[in-house]
Amino acid sequence: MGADHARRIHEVISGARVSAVVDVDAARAEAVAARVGGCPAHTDPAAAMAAADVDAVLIASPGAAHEAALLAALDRDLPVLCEKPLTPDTASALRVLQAEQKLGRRRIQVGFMRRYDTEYIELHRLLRTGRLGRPLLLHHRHRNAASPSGWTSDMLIRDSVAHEADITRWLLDQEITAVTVLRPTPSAHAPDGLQDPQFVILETADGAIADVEIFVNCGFGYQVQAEAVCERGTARVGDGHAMVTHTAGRWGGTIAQDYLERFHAAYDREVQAWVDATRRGETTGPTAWDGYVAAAVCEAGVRSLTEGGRVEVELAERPALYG
Ligand code: ISE
Repeated sequence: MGADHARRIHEVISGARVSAVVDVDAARAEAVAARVGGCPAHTDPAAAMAAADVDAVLIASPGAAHEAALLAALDRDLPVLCEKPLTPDTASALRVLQAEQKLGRRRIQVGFMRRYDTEYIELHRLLRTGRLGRPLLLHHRHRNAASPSGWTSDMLIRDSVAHEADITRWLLDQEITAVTVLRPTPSAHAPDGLQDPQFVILETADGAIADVEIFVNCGFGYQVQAEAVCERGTARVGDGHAMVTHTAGRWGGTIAQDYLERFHAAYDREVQAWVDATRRGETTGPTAWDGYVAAAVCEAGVRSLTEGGRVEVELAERPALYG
């Protein structure tokens, strides 16, 4: 993800350049740096952030490394685009919120890129117009071709369903109040011991229900779809019917193989929006509070997965900084 963002800033984005690359693996940092114009490569995030020509930070390390990097960036009052999850749990997310509040202004944008996908933007707009009436149900499908090695059952919630936690709140403009995770028979193609797929039910404050099929070893490709069922109609996104071919007695199209392909335009838009806002001295997009709430929803989800049953989402009071 980090290498792709570095490429994006180097090749696609205007108004910014990559001035340092950081990775715990020095050789990997150097290889990425060489591909984006030969900037300095570091193994320590704080050392990179101390460089005079670093004006902003994009964090794309694994979630467990986010807190330290976020606190180092806030300490230097640097604007940050932090890939999801903000942090892996609510305790660390709250520490980040506290540090941002101490600064007294927003500095963090969280990388929930679906909010920059044109289809999701269209669905969001449609729901806001009220033309379809009140949304009652949201059906999400979230499929990955194969899970990375070392994936555990809770990661289907924390790393993947985190997106549905955020997009459900954004589409419905309601908080998620409870989570229930059901465990269908695992696919024979999932690694041993991995609970895959899972079926997640999200309840919202105004009584809407969202369900999520999360299936990270579906084998055939990457699919992210959503259908809103409202009082006067339905609206659906993510079918991916960009080009349909008819030949030899069959019709069809291609399926993206990963999120970099499916959401490449959304990532471009997200990073460009971050750079533009940063140059104006602003921070826009999903907030650290949104990152904290997604972590709280996922925490409830992981409890439901491991202990069974319905688990209520517990949220701290929303600080004034986040509106
Ligand atoms: C990954 O980290 C992402 O963020 C992708 O969008 C998601 O589909 C995938 O399941 C996650 O592992």
